[in-house]
This record gives sequence, C-alpha cells and structure tokens, in this order.
Amino acid sequence: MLIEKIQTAIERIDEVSKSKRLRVISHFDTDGITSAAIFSKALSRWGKVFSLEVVKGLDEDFIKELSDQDVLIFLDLASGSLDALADKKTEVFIFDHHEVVQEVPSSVHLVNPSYEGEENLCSAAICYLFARELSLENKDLAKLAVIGTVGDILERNMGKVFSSILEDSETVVRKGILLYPSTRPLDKTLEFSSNPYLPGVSGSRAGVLELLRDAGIVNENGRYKALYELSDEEMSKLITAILLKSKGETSEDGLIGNLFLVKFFNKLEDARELSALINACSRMDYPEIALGFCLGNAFYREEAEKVYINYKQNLVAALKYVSESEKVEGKDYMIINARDKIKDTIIGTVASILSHSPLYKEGLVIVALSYNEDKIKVSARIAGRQGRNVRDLLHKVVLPMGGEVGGHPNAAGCLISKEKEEEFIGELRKVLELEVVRV
Ligand SMILES: [Mn+2]
Repeated sequence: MLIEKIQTAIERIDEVSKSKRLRVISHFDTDGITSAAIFSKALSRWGKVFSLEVVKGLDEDFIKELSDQDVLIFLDLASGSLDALADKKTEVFIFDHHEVVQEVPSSVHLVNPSYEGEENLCSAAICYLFARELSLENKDLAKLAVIGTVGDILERNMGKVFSSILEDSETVVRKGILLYPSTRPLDKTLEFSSNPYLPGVSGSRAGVLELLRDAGIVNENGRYKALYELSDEEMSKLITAILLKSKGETSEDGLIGNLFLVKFFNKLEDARELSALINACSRMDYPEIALGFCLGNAFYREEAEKVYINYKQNLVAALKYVSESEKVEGKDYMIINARDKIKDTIIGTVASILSHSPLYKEGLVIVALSYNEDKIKVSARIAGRQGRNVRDLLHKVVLPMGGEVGGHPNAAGCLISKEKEEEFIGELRKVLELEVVRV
C-alpha cells in the first residue's frame, strides 16, 4: 500500500538523517517543481537539513557521481533508473509515478502508486501525502499538489485520493471550457489562447468579438466576465459557438472538463495558468524562480511573471515558425524539423499545443525535432485524445540506432545524435507508413 510505503519512508528518513545529509533531486517540469516545493517545505518544518537540486533528467553518469555520503531522495524521477541505482552504497528514496520496469533494489524505498497498482497520482500529490502524513500543518501545501496534477494532465481521473487533495486545498472545481486563465476577462483569454488554439479566434480581436456576440455574452460596464464567472447557460452557449466555429473539427469531449481554481497569493487563480507559469520559468532555465514562486515568495512572483511573458513570446514565435515552415506530411502524420529555430526545452510544448489544436484531425501523429547541442530532441504527440502509441513508434525507430525513449503512449520523446538526423526521419517515415497499413 502506498500509504504504508510513505510511513516507512518517514521512519527511515528520520533515522538516516541523523547521520547523513539529505540530498533531494527533482525533475524540472511543473510536477517536479511543485513536488520539490512541497517536499522541501515539509522537510524544513520537520527540522531536517537538506540540499535541493532540479534536473532535466537522469543519466547513468550523473547517478554514478552522486556521493554515497548522502541519502538520495528523488522526486518525479528515477523509477526508470533502478538498475543504475542498485550500485549505490547509500539509502535511496523515490517518490515518483513513472512506470517501473526494472527490479527494485533492496536499498531503494520506492513510493510509486503505479508500482502498487493504486490510483494514478502525480509526484506532487505523492509528496503531498508524505507531507500530510508528517503533519496536518502541511495541509496548506495541497494546492501545489493540485497544480502539479494539472501540470501532468492527470486531473481527468478524479479518484478518491485526488478528491481528498482537492478538499484539503479548498479548490473550487467548476465544469467548463478548458481555456485558461479562466479567471481573466473572457475576451483576453480567448484572444491569447494558444492551447487550445482556436482557428479564427486565437490571435484575432475581431474573431473574439464575433464569437462572444454569437454566444450572446455581453460586455458589462466595459468588462467581460471571466470564464469561471459565467452562468451555466452562458457557458453552454459559448461551447456551442466555439464548436460551430471550428466546423466539427473539435470534439466537445476534448474541449470540456473541470476548471480548478486555487487561492494563490491571496487571489483566486486558475491552476492551469499557474502550472503554465511554473513550467515556463523552468523551461527558460529559471527553476529557482519557479520554486520561489511556489513557496509564495513575493520577489520571485514578480520575476516569474516577467519570465512567463518572455516565454509566451518565444512560444508564439515558435508556432509562427511551424505554420510557415515546410513539413514532412503523410496520410496520418506530420514531421516538423525545426533544427535550431525552436529551443529544445519548448519543442515538446509546441508539439503538445499542435496536438490540442482543432486544426489537426484526431489521431494524427505529430513529431517535432529540435537541436540540443550535438543531439536532437524529438517529441511525438497524438492529435486529439486517441490514436497510435507514439512511445512504441519512437521505440521502434530509435532502438536500432541507440537511444532511449521516455514518456507515455500519447506523448513521448527521445534524444538522438545529430548525425542520425536524416536516417531518423527516413526510418520514422517508414514505420509511420507501415503502421497505417496495419491499422
Ligand atoms: Mn510527473
């Protein structure tokens, strides 16, 4: 049971921290950053001394160099590195939700709901359960777990545990259109929405005003209501108007879900927006700003807002590049080779935005490539919510070339060497065409 694993981890950490330093290592995405914020806050309240670092990923060399003098604690990482960790002569704690395929070494305390066959939780939620088990004082950290969950797009499966975290965090849950921020005037939210991208509306003031007119939503005293303030009737009219405008290319199912509103810096904020901001800071190489923001630091909040604006400009430029550049297109796939035109840390986000865009039909495989020094970062996504398993697809192409694929069936990525650029694209096309025949 997950909760028993957490209790054991608490006892062991308490014991080993008497003689060794705790070294916490977390992942750099929203889930990893919120995990780090929850965990470090809980450790300080517990009176523990520790160090914290945020990394993009783990490789064998990095693991090899970790000192055995420290107790190692991994957040949102390491479930896939168990073999490499087996050689460490120190106790290791892993709070993670990624798939476990290797044997768990006896020195490793694995706290992972997927391993236990329990409710699928993000790492921030697991860290929150750890924090809550330590002290009820840590209930104020529950909102970070909600943000982490949204960051990993795990909010759709609302199981018992996640529901209890929503309760602890006093999150306001409201059914509606998955546009964010749902807390700002609707005209602005629609105009600047890139995820989902609404053709004829995103980026077009005139398109926005026409849509709002069609939906019968009026400007009151010079201001449009925010999405979360709409009445049920207004919400359903807006949904209809958007669906009509997208000419059947977007499904109601993908457009509608739960909005999560959390109190942050004493204001009601959209958890998706906070997640996007945290993610942006980290991807622009400022994980410490993201972390400071999560911990409620006013200085970092200002910094984070600045980085977020800069990030959005980067993203808009990247999307513009994609729309204008030449793509390799097949019946059910599209390959975008951005080379050095798009930053490797945002290529995955670009691919995700495209995959959520109603411009592309359900099931289309989108693969985007971007240079990362002497390597190429590859991100693969499925448009819509159903289609082929892109992790398996990449695996098939990359395995003979050397390289590791990470991710999920509908969102995966890998690193390949730059010399393999042509070979990779050629092989990928072959596999994609083959799969089409079989389907
Ligand atoms: Mn995660």
